[in-house]
Amino acid sequence: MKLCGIFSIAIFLVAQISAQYISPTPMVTKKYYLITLAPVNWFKAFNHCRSMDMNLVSITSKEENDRIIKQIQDENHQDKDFWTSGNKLGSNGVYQWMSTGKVVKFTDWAQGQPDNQFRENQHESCINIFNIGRGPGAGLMWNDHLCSAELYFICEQDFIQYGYCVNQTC
Ligand SMILES: [Ca+2]
Repeated sequence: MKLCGIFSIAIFLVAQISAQYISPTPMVTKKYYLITLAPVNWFKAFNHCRSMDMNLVSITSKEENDRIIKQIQDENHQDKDFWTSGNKLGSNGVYQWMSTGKVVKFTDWAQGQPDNQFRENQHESCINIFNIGRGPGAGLMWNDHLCSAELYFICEQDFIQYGYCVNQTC
């Protein structure tokens, strides 16, 4: 009887500690998909990603940019140009991520870019990643390009994983 009482108290204490200090915490991570079946213009790239319940990629930090560049290199596509969702089509010169509506803050423009070239009756207004040609696997940076140009593209998808935080430390 005494042992049973101690056991009950122990369960009660564990339950109290669990309720108070441990909680499942959602953590969002992104996965990137390099779409290299056929080059398409920026508008088609955006639509293709949406049609697969994904978004044309938005890049908001150096860490994210580094991950994407590494993936391009790991998949041996560093010789290709890729669309991102960055553009200034509707914002009077201010670049925004079409997939999120947020202003582009972190940037990784190649030297001399964005140069806003005017060709084929339009200004360069969409952001792509390209190899500036400093050797194999190096020099993948950003450029502003004609949105009508046909390039490969990168879709992104959010994945939610649940971790556990103890005493608010995850
Ligand atoms: Ca340019």
